[in-house]
Order: sequence, then structure tokens, then C-alpha cells
Amino acid sequence: MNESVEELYQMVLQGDRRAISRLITMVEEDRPVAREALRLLFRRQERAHVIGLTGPPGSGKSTLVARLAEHYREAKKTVGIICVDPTSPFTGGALLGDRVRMQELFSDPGVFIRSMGTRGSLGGLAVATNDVISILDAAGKDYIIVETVGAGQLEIEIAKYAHTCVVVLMPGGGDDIQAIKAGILEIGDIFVVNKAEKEEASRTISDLQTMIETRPPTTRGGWRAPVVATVATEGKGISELSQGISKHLFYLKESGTLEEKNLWRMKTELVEVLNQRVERKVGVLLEETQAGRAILEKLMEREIDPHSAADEIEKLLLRNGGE
Ligand SMILES: Nc1nc2c(ncn2[C@@H]2O[C@H](COP(=O)(O)OP(=O)(O)O)[C@@H](O)[C@H]2O)c(=O)[nH]1
Ligand SMILES: [Mg+2]
Repeated sequence: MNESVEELYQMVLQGDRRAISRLITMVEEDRPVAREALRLLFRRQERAHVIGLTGPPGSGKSTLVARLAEHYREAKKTVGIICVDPTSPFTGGALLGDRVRMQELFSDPGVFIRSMGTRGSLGGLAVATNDVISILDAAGKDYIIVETVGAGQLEIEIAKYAHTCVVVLMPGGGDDIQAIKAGILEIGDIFVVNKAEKEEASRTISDLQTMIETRPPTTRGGWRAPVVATVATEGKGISELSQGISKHLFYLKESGTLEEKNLWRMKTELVEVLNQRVERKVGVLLEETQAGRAILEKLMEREIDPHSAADEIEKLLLRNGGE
């Protein structure tokens, strides 16, 4: 380390890809320097439009991300891409669908691509993802696209990061729209039926439309989530998708819900950071201190129940100032 935080920060602001990459690695390794840089970066106003893409594996998310990024590049916009895969401990481009196209994007200085996998907890991944969004935003990216591998809870979590959440589905025989978790229907601001060249697509689209119309009203207010048909491999429907995404941001601004949404995003980010800290501290307390081990023993002996044990732990944490 022979550069100062200030230097690193300045380089990130200029969009220097190596500096961005280095800072993200520091964030993942949870280094104190990263904290300092993030503190500097965070004073800036958020500028980027953060777009989340989620949906079942194989539905074509990565292919769509590549196409969408190309579309934005043609409009001279810069793009950050984050692939979040909790099932993969590897980083790099390994999870990206269309390798050849992705290669082109990788070598484009207006695009920054990063894959993230869990090294620790899912909560840790959420925190790191938010930090990477802040970094790419400060680096001046106009759009930040977050692809989440459709794996359980995380596909729902994506709504917390994004201004606009795109749910990607594909046509399948008969009743599989019904099988889609209610949660994922709930979070979609825009729905994509990809692989729309397939025969069953029109059925999937109309089923989806019916389900969207009957979903309960939420914070989305007056926004009607559109269903966009795409064939990502052929680039069909990409401009419709990008129009939908812009319209949604416009809606958020016009209706005054953007601020509400940002408050909610900020709050959930804060809670995630706090959760991660508490989890660590509790871990240390239980595993490395006499008092913690004593509580565990009493719990095992059933002298106390988990709620009372938690009361004791809470007291200990507060007394020690959490240290
Ligand atoms: N037939 C067809 N295949 C597609 C389409 N879009 C993507 N694919 C293919 O579907 C597979 C999964 O795509 P990928 O983007 O990796 O999906 P992801 O797992 O959701 O990220 C790949 O082989 C793609 O080439 C499409 O519109 N039509
Ligand atoms: Mg993918």
C-alpha cells in the first residue's frame, strides 16, 4: 500500500477502473482503508439509476444485462454491472452468460463489471453489494445494474438495493407462473418474459398480466408494472425494456416516491450494516469470552431459555460498549 486513501478516492472519482477494482477488493476484505474511502465517497449525492435484475437461473438475466449495457453504451452512458451470486465464492466474470459479448463489455472503459460471491454470511454480501453500488456511483456510472442469481431469499433482497426492480421470467409449460413465489411478484416494477420467441410465451405473458393486476397495492402506488417481451439473444425488446426502466424512474420522481424509496433503501442498508456488526460481536462474545460461554452452558442445561439468554447477551454488549 503506497497510495493514500485520498489518492485512491480521487482516482475512483475519475472512474479509474483499477482504482475501483482495488477499492472493491478492500471492501470485500473489510479493510479499515476501505471504510475511510467509503466515508469520503458517501458525502456525494447519489446520481446513478440503480437497476436490479432478478429471476430464476437460466431465464436469461446475464444475456439481458449485456444487451442492456450495450444499449446504454450506444447512448454514450456509462454502466456498472454487479453480479451477486451467494452460491459462488469466486469473483471474476465466471457467471456471465454470453461470454463473447461480455468480453467486449469487459474491455470497454465505460463499463465496469464485478462478480460478488459470499465469503461469509449473506448479510455480509448485502453490505458489500451496497458498498460497491456507492463506489460505482461515485465513479460516475450513469446506470448500475445488479444481477442477482435467483436463489431463495436474495432474489427478493434485490429490491432493497434498486430504484427499479426488473423480474425476468421465461415461458414454461402451463402452470409454472403460478409456482412463482409471491414474493418475487411483489417486488417487480417491470416484468420481462425473455425467450419470447417460444410458443408458450404469449400464454406466460397473459398469465403474468393477470397476476400483476390482482396483486395487492403497495408502496408502488400508481405505478402499473409493464410486462416486456424480449429475445435477449437477438436483442429484441431491449429498447422497450430500457424505455420501461426510464419511465419507472420518471414515475418515481414525478410522484414524489423517489425520496420515500431512497429513505427505505438507506434504512435497510443501515440495518444490514448494524446486523452484520451485531452478528460479529455476538459471535465473539459467545465463542471467545468466559461470560458468553457461561450463557451458552446455562442454555444447554436448560437453566435459561433463548430469550433470557439474549437478554443477558444484550446487557453484556451494552455494558462493554460492544467491545
Ligand atoms: N432461446 C433463447 N435463449 C436465450 C435467450 N436469452 C438467453 N438465452 C440463453 O439462455 C441461457 C441462459 O442465459 P443466461 O443469460 O446465462 O441466464 P441467467 O442464468 O438468468 O443469467 C443461455 O444459454 C442463453 O444463451 C432468448 O431470448 N432465447
Ligand atoms: Mg446469470
